[in-house]
Amino acid sequence: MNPVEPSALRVTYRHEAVTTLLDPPGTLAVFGFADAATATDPDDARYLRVVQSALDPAAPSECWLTDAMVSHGREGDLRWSRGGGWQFVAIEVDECGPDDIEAACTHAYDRLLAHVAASPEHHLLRIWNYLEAINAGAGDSERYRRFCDARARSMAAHGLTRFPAATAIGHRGPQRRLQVYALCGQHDGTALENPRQVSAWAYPRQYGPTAPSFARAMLLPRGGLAISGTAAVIGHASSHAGNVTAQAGEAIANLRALLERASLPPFDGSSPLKVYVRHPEDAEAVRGVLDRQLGPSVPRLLLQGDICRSELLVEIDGWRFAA
Ligand code: 3EB
Repeated sequence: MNPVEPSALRVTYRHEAVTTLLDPPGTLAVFGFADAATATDPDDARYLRVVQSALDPAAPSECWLTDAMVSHGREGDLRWSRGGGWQFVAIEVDECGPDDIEAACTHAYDRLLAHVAASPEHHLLRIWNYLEAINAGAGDSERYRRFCDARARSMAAHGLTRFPAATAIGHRGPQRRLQVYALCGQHDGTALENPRQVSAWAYPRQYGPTAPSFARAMLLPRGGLAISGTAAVIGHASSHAGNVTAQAGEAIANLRALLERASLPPFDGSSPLKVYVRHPEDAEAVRGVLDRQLGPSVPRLLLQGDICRSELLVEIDGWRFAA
C-alpha cells in the first residue's frame, strides 16, 4: 500500500459550539475541558472531554483540522479517527483497584499501541497522558514514577525503539481516571531534543528507576512541530523552586531553544500553547509572564494541571505551524 501524501494538520483554539466544530468533514478531533459550558458531550468518537479544568472563563475548545475526509469509530474503550494520513486515537481507563496506576497504564498502552501498529497511520508522533494524583506516593512509589515504569515496559513489549513527543500531567478530576490520547501518522516524524536539557530518557537515577520515555518535540511529516510538556528543567534539574514567575520564564526559554533547534521562527498566531498551572491562584502571574514574553498574538489555554515533579509549578506544551 502506498502511503498517501499527508494533508496539512492544523490545531486551533475555537469558541464555536462543539457541534459546529465537528461539522467539517476534515475535523480529526475536538477537545473540551472539565468544566466547559457544553451541556451534553456529543456522542462522536472525535470528541474528547479532557479531565483538566480550564482556568479561563469561557475557555475555547481545541480543534484538530485536516483538509481530507475523516472517518471515525470505536473499539471497546478506544476511539479513533483518521484521514489524510493522520490518526487521532484515545483511550480512557479507570484504575481497577485503589492505586493501581501500573495496571491502568499497561492496559491503556497495550490497547493503544496494538491498535496503532495495526493501522495505516502506525507512527506514534505525539501522546498526552493525564493521570490522577500524579505526585501521590513517596520516593520510587510515586504514582508518576510507577506510570513511567509501566509505560516503558509496554513500549518495549511493542517494539518501540524511538519515543514520541509527550505530555504527562496530573489532574484532580474523576478518581483513578487515566486518559491517554495520541496523534499518529502514516509517515514518520523527526524527534528533536533540547540543547538546554538532558534528554528525558537519559535522566539520572535520582528521578526514578525508569527514565521517562519521550522526545522533547516531534517535527511532523508535513511540517509543523509538536512540542512536549516543557517545564523549568535545566540539564536534568528543576530550577526556581517555589517561584512560579521564574519557572514560567524558564519554560518559555526552553520552548524558544527548541524552536531555534528546529530552525523555526518565533511563536506567533500559528503556535497554540497549552499551559498547565498547578495552583489556580498562580494563573494571573503566569498570564503576566506569557503576555510580557510572547505578546498577545500567541494563542494560549490555561488548565489546572499537576506537574510530575512536585516542585514544578507550571508546564507548557503546544504546536508551531507555519504561518
Ligand atoms: C520534564 O521535563 C518535565 O513523562 O511524558 C514533560 C513532558 C515531563 C512529558 C512524560 C514529563 C513527560 O521532565 C516532565
